[in-house]
Amino acid sequence: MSPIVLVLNGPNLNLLGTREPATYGHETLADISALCGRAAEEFGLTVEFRQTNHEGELLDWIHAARGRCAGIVINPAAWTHTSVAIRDAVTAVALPLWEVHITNVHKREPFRHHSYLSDVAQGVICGYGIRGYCYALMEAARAIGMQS
Ligand code: CA2
Repeated sequence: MSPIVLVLNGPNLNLLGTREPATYGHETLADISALCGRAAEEFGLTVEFRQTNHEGELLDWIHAARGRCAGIVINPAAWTHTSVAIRDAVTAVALPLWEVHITNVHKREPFRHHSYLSDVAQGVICGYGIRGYCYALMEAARAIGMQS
């Protein structure tokens, strides 16, 4: 089987496409999942795509990825700006991580400018809408050795 990349999504991202389209666009989380599925096929990866509104559940998924997954792509949503626990979890499992944001967080409120994950991530992609997930998967494939 091709290497597994876990694609994780944090709180409220299940609302995509139903509220605030001026900020987050019209695409739904199901659209992002489908996009990631197509990107995974193209890049020779297996993607496991998940979303939760419960921080502990996200932590459990990160812990369980150790030794099973080749990397993690994450849009931590609001937890980006608040969670030392998620940072500690990704550091503990020692898996390569790519951080994605749909919006350009640096053009938004100052409290969105700091991320607890960016300095432990391989890379950060923000401001490219849902295409950011594809870009992150392409980089993950390259790092894992599935793409030149
Ligand atoms: O730009 C991103 O992807 C964010 O991670 C989205 C988070 C926000 O807290 C980050 O600062 C940037 C918010 C996700 C909430 O998504 C919603 C979708 C539709 C309606 C309301 C919220």
